[in-house]
Amino acid sequence: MSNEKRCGYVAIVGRPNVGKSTLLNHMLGQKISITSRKPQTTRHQVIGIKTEGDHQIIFVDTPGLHRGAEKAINRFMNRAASSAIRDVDLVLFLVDRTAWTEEDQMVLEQVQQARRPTILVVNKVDLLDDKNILLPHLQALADRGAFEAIVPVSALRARNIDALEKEVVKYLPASDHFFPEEQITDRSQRFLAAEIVREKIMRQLGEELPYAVTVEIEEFGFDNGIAHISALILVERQGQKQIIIGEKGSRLRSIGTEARKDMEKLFDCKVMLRLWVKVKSGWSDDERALRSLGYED
Ligand code: GDP
Ligand code: K
Ligand code: MG
Repeated sequence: MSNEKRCGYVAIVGRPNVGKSTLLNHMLGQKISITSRKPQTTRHQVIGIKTEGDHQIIFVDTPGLHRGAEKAINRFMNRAASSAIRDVDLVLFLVDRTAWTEEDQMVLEQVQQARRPTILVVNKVDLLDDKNILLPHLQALADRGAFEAIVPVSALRARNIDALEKEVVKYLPASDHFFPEEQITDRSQRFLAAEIVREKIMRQLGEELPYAVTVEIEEFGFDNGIAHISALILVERQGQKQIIIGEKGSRLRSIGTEARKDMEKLFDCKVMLRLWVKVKSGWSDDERALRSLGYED
């Protein structure tokens, strides 16, 4: 048995909605990256740290690469995704169990330019009706690029995640650990709280609205073991504000209840959460405003 310390960075890349954030959360056993059925749920790069014995894996969850780079927010997300893979020790390239798409091809090209060891992860195999098609599908995928390994998984049902982790550990260089053992992310509790509120909005509201929303934490403090959090939900138009508040405040209440439950799980304490909604026009196309909200260049 070797007791040499290992530590390295592993980027999780793939087209929007392929399950990158879900995979990260299941690898960590903690929900630090928000997920939903909608593309563009992940707007910020999030680091998830998993330390087990001698090895420490630093996962980098990326916003998917987007076409439509005309909006400032999409440009930020693309820059974050492509710079994330340049300096890592390993890339996990996620695809879905179904057909190869143009977007997969676009991500593959980015991955190939980065010239890092790459494992192809075929996600959502739980959705395969006919398991017999998996093997030929994996063989066809193998011909598309030079992959160190191809691992089928279900991120959602946590299937084959252990096998993937074993494969990942092989690519960690010998190194001291960069983070303390108990640390699971580089993000503050404030940031995670804002993201949790945004997740509930993404999940509860219709198709268009969530993209016009951002969340700012105005107050975050502990008093007698209780977290007091107050969050401001910023929207672009008055009509959007009304949709979020809902009939007699019902929508906002339900967003608040779900967000509070997740926060209590993550922070491991009782949470008092207050939500406000405010109209702030044009933020999603104003780079300076984005920076002030924590979007990095
Ligand atoms: P991302 O945009 O790549 O980060 O994707 P998310 O992690 O946000 O997941 C997108 C959607 O796919 C969510 O509704 C997830 O619940 C779902 N999903 C992720 N992994 C799986 C999986 O293994 N099986 C199934 N059935 N759904 C999954
Ligand atoms: K998503
Ligand atoms: Mg994501």
